[in-house]
Amino acid sequence: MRPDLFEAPDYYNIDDLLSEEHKLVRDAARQWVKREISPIIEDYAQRAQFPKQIIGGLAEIGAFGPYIPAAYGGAGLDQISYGLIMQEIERGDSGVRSTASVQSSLVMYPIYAYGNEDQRKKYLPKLATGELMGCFGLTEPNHGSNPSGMETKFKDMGDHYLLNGAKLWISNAPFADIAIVWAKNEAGRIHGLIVERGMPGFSTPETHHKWSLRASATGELIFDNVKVPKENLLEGKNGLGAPLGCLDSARYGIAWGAIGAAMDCYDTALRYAKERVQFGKPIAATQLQQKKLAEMLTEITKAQLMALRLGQLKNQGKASSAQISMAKRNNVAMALNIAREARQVLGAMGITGDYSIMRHMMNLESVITYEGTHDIHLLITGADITGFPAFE
Ligand code: TGC
Ligand code: FAD
Repeated sequence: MRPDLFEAPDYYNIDDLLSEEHKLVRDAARQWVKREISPIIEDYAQRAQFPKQIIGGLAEIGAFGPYIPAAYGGAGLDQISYGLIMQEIERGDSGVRSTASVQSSLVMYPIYAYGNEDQRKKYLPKLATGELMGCFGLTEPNHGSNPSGMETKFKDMGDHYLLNGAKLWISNAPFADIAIVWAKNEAGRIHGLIVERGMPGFSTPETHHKWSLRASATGELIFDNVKVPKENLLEGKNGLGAPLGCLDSARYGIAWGAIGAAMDCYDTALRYAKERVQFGKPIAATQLQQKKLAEMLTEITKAQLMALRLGQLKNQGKASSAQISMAKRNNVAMALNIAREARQVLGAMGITGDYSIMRHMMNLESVITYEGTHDIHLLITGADITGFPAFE
């Protein structure tokens, strides 16, 4: 991989709308990515390995629980800082951002929002430092877009719960110390349980042969008569709205993260186009390449403004789930389109690991699928504006 020469585009001076704290947090994450992620990530992606040594660094830049209060070990930052951290990490790699998203919004958030004080004190400080890593099990072999049909279930055995079922496509599963598992009780109501590695009957086989998100470890969660202590139930919220509430937070982070991947592809393509000479002039001097680059920057600028406004709404507690869906859908599709266009700007060089574009492009195929597919988010917007849910 070539040296990381990234310069962030800011065509509308969006920096002027950020606070000093936002910029400090963002710049610290940006420098860390340049120093610790860019030099190694292509190699780990090619080998389909998660670089475990980066966990401490992710914790140091505040990527684990950015908006969780400091009293529980979080960084106590606002939602815009959270978004900016995700943007910078995904500028490096979507798989690394996935690790941070899952830890923050799908593991720490449910413990913080739905857990009791004992659970918060037991898990959150260790999750914030990366001493404990977590994963989130909602998707099942037969239930992806429609999690309400889940088959994983638990039974009240008096002094403990007995958990049976399976989850598929779970980020961080192969190395996670704990799993937030969504399962139905005997009445068919969905609840969250904290399942710990080492509980007999609980296994996490790794999913291999992915062409996407190769530097992120993905696996299954298998529960074969797992005895879960009663104190591991998340009592604060139940029903499908509980896991979907966590997804709101993670989808919001992805709306920002995707901008990072898009910025990296645009910046790489711009630099390459200025340097690459064909027919006696830089390809950047041709109208067709300028069209690609100008449209990329226009789309990035629109996405930046959308994410920032959503962040303001989120800070005020006013961002609706449907607004978050729109931003996740728009910004991920924007990034994937830019990755595809940017790859063409680089010609044959675009398919090599010398540049980050092809890795971003392949990663974004997962990002446009997980946390609700592109089509499901369209249906969420459709239901919100018409009042007619068209899922079934
Ligand atoms: P529906 O009847 O619409 O809703 C059921 C209950 O949930 C409430 N609700 C929400 N609550 C909070 N946040 C949201 N975003 C919510 N959306 C809905 C709703 O109000 C209702 O509450 P109540 O009290 O009336 O019961 O449910 P539905 O079964 O019709 O499904 C709706 C649908 C399709 C939108 C939903 O199921 C969905 O979003 N499906 C997509 C599944 C998904 O996103 N899975 C993600 C798995 S995790 C993951 O991918 C992690 S990747 C991590 C990484 O590596 O970064
Ligand atoms: P399906 O639901 O089978 O959908 C297949 C296609 O049908 C899609 O195009 C979809 O849009 C379309 N479709 C479905 N329903 C409708 C409809 N009503 N109308 C029109 N079209 C429809 N899950 C977790 O729980 N935790 C994780 O940590 C996690 N990490 C992941 C990591 C990776 C790398 C990947 C790829 C996935 C991960 N997932 C995780 C799972 C992810 O959330 C699901 O893949 C996603 O929700 C879609 O489910 P599915 O793959 O079963 O597709």
